[in-house]
Amino acid sequence: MTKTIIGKALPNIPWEDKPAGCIDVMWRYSGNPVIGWNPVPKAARVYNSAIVPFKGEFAGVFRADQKNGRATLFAGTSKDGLKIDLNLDPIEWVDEIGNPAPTSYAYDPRVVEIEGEFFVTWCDDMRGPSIGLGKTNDFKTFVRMPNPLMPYNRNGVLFPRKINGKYKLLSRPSDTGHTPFGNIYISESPDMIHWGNHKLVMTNGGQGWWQGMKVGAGPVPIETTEGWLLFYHGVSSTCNGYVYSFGAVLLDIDEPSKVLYRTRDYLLTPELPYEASGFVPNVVFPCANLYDAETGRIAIYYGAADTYTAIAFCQVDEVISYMKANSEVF
Ligand code: BMA
Repeated sequence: MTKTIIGKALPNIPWEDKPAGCIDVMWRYSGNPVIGWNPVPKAARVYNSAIVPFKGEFAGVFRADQKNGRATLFAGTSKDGLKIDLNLDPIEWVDEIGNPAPTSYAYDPRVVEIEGEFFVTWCDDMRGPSIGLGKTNDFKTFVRMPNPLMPYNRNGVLFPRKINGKYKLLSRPSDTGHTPFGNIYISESPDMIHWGNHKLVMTNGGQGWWQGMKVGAGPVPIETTEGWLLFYHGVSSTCNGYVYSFGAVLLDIDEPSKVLYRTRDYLLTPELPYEASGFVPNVVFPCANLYDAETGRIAIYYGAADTYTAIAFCQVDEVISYMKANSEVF
């Protein structure tokens, strides 16, 4: 039988079957949150973080807000994807010749393996939020590359392979503050340095009020026989502040600026205490997904309430069928 996910098997993917009686497409790990307050002395809150398969186990780049409130990136490892061993100190970025290249602040990392190298994108300070880009082979040495786009921009997410000979980057142009607007765009590059041919992918709005104010790309897109499966966050504005939920979109495999299906309703919204209460209440913010092409299992890592790291699960075929039956493309 043809497998839906085009990619590697990951037999050790963290997994729990859907609980009996659950009617939703996505369900939470019963051991959530997997990272709580103050996991290491220099990190108060670890959330909106990225994890990838690495040498038979897992490694990642984690957003850790320190006790001065500053957002920083820490590297970490995990044997099973559930218990995360965070380094004690933040990543010390270097430039291409090994000189220190520190970040002023850094948050919301994504990590993607492309042709055997791991690339990291994050929200970087370039006299205002912009997209940082760097790479590592070992999760010990992290080398900065030129920032791909001008400020102000956030939520930079690379595709895991070239498409029609070009690297592709999703992004969400923004402002210097909390950005009460936001659409997802795509850019391309022949060399990861020069980026252009910018196109609009998708906007806020539609019938789904949960994504009425802004949208931003989440984890690295998953290649499937039906298109690129991208989980993304959608934000609504309430009288008590912003609420972050997430949904999914299927993008055309050869022309990923084209949306094929998009969830009208959210897949996950803040419901449980660790999502609804914390440093910033009512936030679920996905930044990574692990997947097993053999079984179609997907594990999504999301930040909860800007305080915790949590995991949710779904099955690729179920998500895609649900999207087809409950789609709104606008
Ligand atoms: C966004 C980003 C995220 C954060 C969210 C909710 O603008 O800063 O890191 O999770 O706001 O506070």
